[in-house]
Amino acid sequence: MRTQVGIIGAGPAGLMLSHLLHLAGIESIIIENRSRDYIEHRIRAGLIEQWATDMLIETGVGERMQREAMFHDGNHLCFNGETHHLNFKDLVGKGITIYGQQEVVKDLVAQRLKDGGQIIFEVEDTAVHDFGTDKPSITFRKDGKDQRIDCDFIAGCDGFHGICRPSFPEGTLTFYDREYPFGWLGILTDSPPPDHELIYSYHDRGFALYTMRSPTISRLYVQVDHDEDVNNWPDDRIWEELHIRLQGTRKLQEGKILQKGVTPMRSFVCEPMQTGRLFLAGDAAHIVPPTGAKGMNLALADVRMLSRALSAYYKSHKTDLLEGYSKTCLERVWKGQRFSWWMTQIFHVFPNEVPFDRRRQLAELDYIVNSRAAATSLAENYAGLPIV
Ligand code: RFL
Ligand code: PHB
Repeated sequence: MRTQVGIIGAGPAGLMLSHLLHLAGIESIIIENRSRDYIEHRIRAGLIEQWATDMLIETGVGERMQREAMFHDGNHLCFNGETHHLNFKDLVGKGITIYGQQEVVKDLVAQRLKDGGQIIFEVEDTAVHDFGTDKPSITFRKDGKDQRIDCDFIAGCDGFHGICRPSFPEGTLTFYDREYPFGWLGILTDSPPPDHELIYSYHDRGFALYTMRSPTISRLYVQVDHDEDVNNWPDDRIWEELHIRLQGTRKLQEGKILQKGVTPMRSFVCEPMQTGRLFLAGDAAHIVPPTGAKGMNLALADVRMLSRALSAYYKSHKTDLLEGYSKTCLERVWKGQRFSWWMTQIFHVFPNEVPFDRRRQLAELDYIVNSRAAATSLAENYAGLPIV
């Protein structure tokens, strides 16, 4: 096979890149090691920044989102037995969108297929070759047959556990890594959320987040130990913690738990995000703890940049945007890392903390809800920094 851009991974990054390239008249092929059904039902992110919401709409893949998503002006911070509302629309003129990542994935897959795009699912043994030359290629196996895609560029959109980052030449990458001593237990439940907007709760027993997928489906998270075994959390124990951590500020309706899972928390960046004609985007290059809701949004920002750089190359043989890709992306990535780390350290209970830390966290929360300057800073980052 031959294409202009070979894309590895059909997550939000790979699919959006392929869609944006198509709009710019550039061909691509996506290969994905999971099935279509699997990627369309994998439950992950839910919060989309304002600019990313606009991009989905402006590029013609936002129609179902406009009908089914929930559009929020702000969120709530809960501590000391009270909730405080932050109105992002009022503070920074932007809001956020609640729409499941798997719904974004479904909409993008449908649009790529409608536009004649090629997505090859359930591939095995993916490998990337010759990206130090102008004739890179990708090899993989599909239905027991060895295949090769010759291309001009390779986009490594294959997530944190993908093969593209480990394929960089030895010694060319620097890693910045931080693991957190806790994780999130997340449930999806058939019950209405306690509020129509999100509640981030600070409690002595640990953080909790009350988010949703619709007016009747809640997505609820509690801070648990790092590598916690989900079997230690029967349904009753989860509901009990969720009630306690909501601090009596809202009524929490229980419902059938539809899905349950533990997510470890980590911050990670690799630099640079490119070598020769191989470019990393999204979780393949960086991950954040979910407290700031930045992961998918950063992935979308990377591919927006990469599609612009590739368009400039194909339209006018300009290579400056391609050469500057990593540097440009990393400026946003590091701000996303900072915000995600900051949100994480304010809201969670750390194993080695001293009473000083709890007082400091409460002072920080009190400052945010009582200072327009502090609230504006949170709102500006949470609803999404301006895109370049
Ligand atoms: P993905 O989504 O992991 O997609 C990578 C794809 O590559 C495939 N793949 C391969 N394909 C072929 N050959 C190989 N060798 C391959 N190796 C891997 C994989 O099967 C997969 O389909 O990465 P991408 O596209 O960069 O997207 C990143 C996002 O998925 C991630 O950042 C977010 O889910 C993070 N995240 C959140 N982000 C937000 O912006 N807002 C949120 O509200 C938010 N909440 C969350 C989150 C992540 C969470 N978990 C489960 C980690 C909440 C949670 C609980
Ligand atoms: C979600 O809706 O799943 C979600 C929202 C905000 C976060 C993390 C996850 O910070």
